[in-house]
Amino acid sequence: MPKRYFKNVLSDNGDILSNCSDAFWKGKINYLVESISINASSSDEQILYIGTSGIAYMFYHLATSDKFKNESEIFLNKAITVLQLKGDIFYPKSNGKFLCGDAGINAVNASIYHLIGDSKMAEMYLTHFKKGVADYRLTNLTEKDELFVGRAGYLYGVLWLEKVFGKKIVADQDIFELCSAIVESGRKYSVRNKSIFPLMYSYYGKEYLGAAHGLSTIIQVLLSFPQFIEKEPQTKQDIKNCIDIMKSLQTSNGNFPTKMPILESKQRSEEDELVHWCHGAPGVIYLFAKAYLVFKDPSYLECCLKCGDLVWTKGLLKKGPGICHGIAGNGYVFLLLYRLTGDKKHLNRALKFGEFIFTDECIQRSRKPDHLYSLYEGLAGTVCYLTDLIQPEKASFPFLDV
Ligand code: GSH
Repeated sequence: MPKRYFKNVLSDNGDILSNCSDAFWKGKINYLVESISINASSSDEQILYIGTSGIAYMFYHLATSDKFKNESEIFLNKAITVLQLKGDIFYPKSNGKFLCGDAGINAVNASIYHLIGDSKMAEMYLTHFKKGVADYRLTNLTEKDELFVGRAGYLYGVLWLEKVFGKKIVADQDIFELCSAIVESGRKYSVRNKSIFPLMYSYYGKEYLGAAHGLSTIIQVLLSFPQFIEKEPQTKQDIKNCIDIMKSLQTSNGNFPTKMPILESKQRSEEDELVHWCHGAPGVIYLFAKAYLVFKDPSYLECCLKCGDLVWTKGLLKKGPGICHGIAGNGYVFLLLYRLTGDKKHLNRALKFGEFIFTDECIQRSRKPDHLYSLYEGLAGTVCYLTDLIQPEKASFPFLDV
């Protein structure tokens, strides 16, 4: 029996889609939401990743879903209640950390107040979000570039807010400055450390490749600002080279190494390979999906499809139902592939992963996450996933999708 995942014996046939109705999924969602609502106040944290702000985001996600039109007001009220759990405070100086800091909290708060029509509060939180840019001006530490606490995370926040508000949030000049800082820091690190990638970064001494702290989400966010990458041909070329080198590292089963340098094969144990959103193919796939849309290179789509097959085989993780290193996060891979290809096979896979979360085998033999109700480790992320299962065309991994 594999150590990290449940053996997948689910039916892989897109011709016979799961017959679970919207009502079935809504029942599951409401059941989980009830338990999250009761327990939200027990969280010690406020950050998006494991705190109350992530739970408020889940309510925002539900409130903006067409499938929950009739319950929208109830979910919005719950979102406000949860975001106020840690006090409705305004930071004298808000930091720019997104998944693990103030910028993420400010972004979600702004969006919730915007949705209830309180433009004064929404603008107030946006102002605090914008202050975060200053955080990244003063330093050239490479730890400041990645997703959780660095420039890349802040830029994902900008992209998300622009979608929510339908307008520019941060001045182009600031965006260019952040993107340039990321590129410069990556070039310097790469030269200093003789990296095979023209842009490379380290997080507390580790050259991660995957979504959490790693190169893939950094390159993906740069690709999301075409006005920046089109400005400098050398930058565009460096980004493209990073993507191609990353592609060459995809293993025969479709995964990616977690970090550089790559271990000799005898040191690399199949048993220990990580197939999580945070490390491995389920997170790196978003880079290749974005690269496919930007460069139209079919080999990038093939790379995504290989990620999908790996996740289908090894993705029913025993770590729990969350999105960072859990089944819901891996299920999002299939929702992405469904949107990219329109092939029902992927939608079937996503639905099967969703159903598996509620099986006795999964419930009884999975590890309980440390932050059971949170967005990234726990059930709030699961609820976002289940909601997206019934609106697959609109599905999107929280904040990071292409
Ligand atoms: N504290 C987490 C939880 O309760 O859900 C578990 C920690 C975890 O799984 N961390 C991820 C990981 O890949 C990175 S975010 N850990 C290393 C491993 O699984 O070997």
